Amino acid sequence: MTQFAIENRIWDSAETRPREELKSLQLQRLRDIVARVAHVPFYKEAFAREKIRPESFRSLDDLRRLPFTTKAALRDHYPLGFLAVPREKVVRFHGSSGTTGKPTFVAYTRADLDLWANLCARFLVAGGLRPEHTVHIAFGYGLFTGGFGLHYGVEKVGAAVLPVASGNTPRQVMLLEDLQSDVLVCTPSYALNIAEVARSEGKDPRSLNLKFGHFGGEMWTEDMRGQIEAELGIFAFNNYGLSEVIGPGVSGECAARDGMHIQEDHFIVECIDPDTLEPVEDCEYGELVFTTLTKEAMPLLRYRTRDIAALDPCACPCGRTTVRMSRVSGRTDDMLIIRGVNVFPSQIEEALLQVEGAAPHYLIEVDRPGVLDQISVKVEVRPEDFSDKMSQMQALHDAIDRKIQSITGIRAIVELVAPQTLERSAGKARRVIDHRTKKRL
Ligand code: DLL
Repeated sequence: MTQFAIENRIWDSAETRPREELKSLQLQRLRDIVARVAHVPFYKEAFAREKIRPESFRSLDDLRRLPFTTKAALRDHYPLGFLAVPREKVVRFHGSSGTTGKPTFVAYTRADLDLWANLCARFLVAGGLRPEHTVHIAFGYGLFTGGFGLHYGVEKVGAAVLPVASGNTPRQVMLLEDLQSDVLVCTPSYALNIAEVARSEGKDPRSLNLKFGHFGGEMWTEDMRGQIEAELGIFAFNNYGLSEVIGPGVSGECAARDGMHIQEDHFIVECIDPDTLEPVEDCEYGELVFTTLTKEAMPLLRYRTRDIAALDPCACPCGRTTVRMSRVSGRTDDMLIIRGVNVFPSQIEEALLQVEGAAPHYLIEVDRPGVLDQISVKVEVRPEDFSDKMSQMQALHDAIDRKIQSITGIRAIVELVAPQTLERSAGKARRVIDHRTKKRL
């Protein structure tokens, strides 16, 4: 018998649609969306080049005839070249900040916003949200999709929202105490930050009224989940999304917490080998690719996310019929190649959190001082384990060193630092600084 973390409830009966029905709905919606993007310049050109006619789509396999859409294509058509509706039908813009300094903009019609709220409501209910709860949202409200997406999802369920937004962590703690919120919504790293600030004020974060949390927006490991649950005394649920596809609401965990259900009636997901672009087997890791089926303002075909995860089509005991994605293990553009060995920041996190005494606050720096790459990991020592006894700190250092080597296969320069010395983030944590002038990817 499956052990559910919380009572298993389903918000929308569409989540349990028999798979055959789901497939035929996907095909019908795919034909529709292909027709609707046919006038978007990028797709118009690609369709002409590949001789694609929307009406010739016979099966879902035809999806593979469609071109991929990449972040670079979105950038080339900056700011709104992918808009598929007249500008006056747009009621909201969001965006994700890019390394180039300019955000990638995404747009929503009224119907898109309704859909978005419904998709967020689905995963929130799957992860325990009920109308009687109060939800503390500590995501940024702004161009970032986290705050607004979750906000409207919570309202849709009928629970109370506390739109605190991110930052000013002591105030977050005060509000959590005063309003007795049941649910925390933020990035996983910020959840730990909040717990830490509470502790530094002499408060036990476990004595807050929080029962569970919905975390997403950045990579985190199963060990990190363990830390958050222990620190805050809650059940922590994972949810995933990206602005280009809709924002949060693309997938989320159910009560079984064994993968995130992808909302397949609105998105077709593929998992491909990022080099050959061929599909990988079920349960094998590859790059996720999404096709939006129902979005109006900015539908995207076969959007390459660069997120690496695996898809599990097996039936879930919760009753949802949708495919589940694993945690994101990294991004194709996050992967560090250190002296020829591929290393993901998530592997370093996994290693650190398996060593007693290492705190979940770390910074990876990569450099090439001579001809060889060098990776160093600064890691904070847990306050209760921090000591001026050299032998104790040396033992901790060596344990981390060994663990990183056994998980990643490379030697890193480990540097233990005092508690509270690494920069904290109120949103997505910055885990890697690559000082090499030219990234080898
Ligand atoms: O981060 C949307 C979101 C907000 C999702 C809040 C969940 C909660 P972007 O800013 O466009 O959108 O960043 C998207 O964040 O491609 C992943 O690399 C990463 N990401 C999002 N959720 C997860 C997660 C939002 N649960 C990028 N696990 C994505 C790992 C995640 N990575």
